[in-house]
Amino acid sequence: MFINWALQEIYIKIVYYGPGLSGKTTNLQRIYNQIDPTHRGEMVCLKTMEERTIFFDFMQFELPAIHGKRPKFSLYTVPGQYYYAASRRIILNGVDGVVFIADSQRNRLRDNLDSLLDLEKNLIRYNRSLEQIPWVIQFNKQDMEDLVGIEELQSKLNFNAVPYFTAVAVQGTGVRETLKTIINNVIGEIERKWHVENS
Ligand SMILES: Nc1nc2c(ncn2[C@@H]2O[C@H](COP(=O)(O)OP(=O)(O)OP(=O)(O)O)[C@@H](O)[C@H]2O)c(=O)[nH]1
Ligand SMILES: [Mg+2]
Repeated sequence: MFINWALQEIYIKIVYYGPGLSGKTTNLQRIYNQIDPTHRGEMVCLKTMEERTIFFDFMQFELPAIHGKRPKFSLYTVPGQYYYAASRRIILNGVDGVVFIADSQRNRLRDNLDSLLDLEKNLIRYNRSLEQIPWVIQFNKQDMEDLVGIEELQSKLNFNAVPYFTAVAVQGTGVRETLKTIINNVIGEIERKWHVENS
């Protein structure tokens, strides 16, 4: 988080993390298409010919002022493919909240877990941890066959008991709810810190 006191703006960074093909870019595209163009910037996607993210996707939007300050959100996705490890680490720098996009198909369970461990490992490099930062999980691709049940997904992946959402991002289902919750939780955390620092 960064505050520009002169402009009375708060910059908040949210990162969409998860294994390759879980639907991170799809979430961002749905969000981008739903926000009034006057409140958002352009979406930047750095991708391969096969539509896979290489470095990141990025978009910015703003919400009405809270306590006189305008919150400006930057949303990023990381590239899920394992060999883009350096990009994933760099993108987490200064993150305020994480949305973990899990792929609910049974044959992706291991990849979800690996990606969560990769996330935790990268956060540790910045002296952060999943225990301290706001994060939520989206169990995406609920329209596919051979899914892992929610209870099992919860017990295997949601070890901090954070808010979770089922989704079919490609149809837009669950995308908004996921974003709304991470925004509320990040703002809640900022307000909490604010009170501690000023009390
Ligand atoms: N059936 C189905 N397909 C989905 C869903 N969400 C995304 N997809 C598709 O899955 C593929 C991968 O989606 P992306 O959003 O590009 O995945 P990603 O997580 O950004 O992948 P990387 O950039 O490689 O990390 C695309 O073909 C999407 O259309 C979903 O809920 N259901
Ligand atoms: Mg992507």
